[in-house]
Amino acid sequence: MTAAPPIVLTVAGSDPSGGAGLQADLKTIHQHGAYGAAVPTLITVQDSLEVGRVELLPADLVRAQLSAVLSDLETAAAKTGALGSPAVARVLGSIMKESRFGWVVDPVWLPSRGAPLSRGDMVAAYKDAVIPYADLLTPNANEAGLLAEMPVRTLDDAQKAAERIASLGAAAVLIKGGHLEGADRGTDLLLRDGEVSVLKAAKIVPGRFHGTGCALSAAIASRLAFGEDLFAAVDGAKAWLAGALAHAFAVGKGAKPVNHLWPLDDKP
Ligand code: PXL
Repeated sequence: MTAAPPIVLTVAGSDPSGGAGLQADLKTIHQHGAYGAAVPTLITVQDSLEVGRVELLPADLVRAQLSAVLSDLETAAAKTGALGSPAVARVLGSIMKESRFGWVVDPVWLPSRGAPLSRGDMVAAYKDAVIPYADLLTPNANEAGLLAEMPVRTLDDAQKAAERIASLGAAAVLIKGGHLEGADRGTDLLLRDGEVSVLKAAKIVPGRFHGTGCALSAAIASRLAFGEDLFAAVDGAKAWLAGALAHAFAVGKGAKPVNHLWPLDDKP
């Protein structure tokens, strides 16, 4: 008999080009050997160059999908990506509050290129309704700055912002450094249980990529579903991502997506 893999749920927007959002999450979850379940929150029209139209799904439709999946599937871990509206964020928060598995929350409001992925005051909605129930929040420096109400330019800023975000109720915070002053690309700051770790990428890969944050948060959620502790899950996900970026390939005329097919145990 085949042992059932753990179930990982993603709650995110659709990217029909397959580089980011729900599609990227499902591929990442599958690559990690877990079973992916997926609740779409919004539909984008996009190619590898930019996000065009964005249609938000009604909050009651997102709620019905979440109820259907979670009342039936024994979910081991979940991640969230673009939610689209404060109403969807509040629906999600009410479900997170009742659930017994871990949630990795990637706060996504803007794509790196094209139309916004949300309307309304998402910062307030995340603070009130989502962050208090997040096991790990994974903002980039810009998103962390909006949540912590301070500019995040250096690693010291990132530490202060992570502490402020943790005080909103997130159990752990991973601030993705990206281009922080005085730190290499791919250097992230993790705050958990009051302890700060600075994590460096196994390899610095220059270039612009599509769907990096989606793949990272989905990889962390998958590793948590297999029982890794938070630090090991973040560290392992970063190592896989370094290889997946180093071996990215173009699928169209725009930014290369993460190579979701990259093996878990190869060196970048
Ligand atoms: O990478 C952020 C992101 C998340 N979710 C969706 C997206 C994007 C960026 O384009 O389209 C649906």
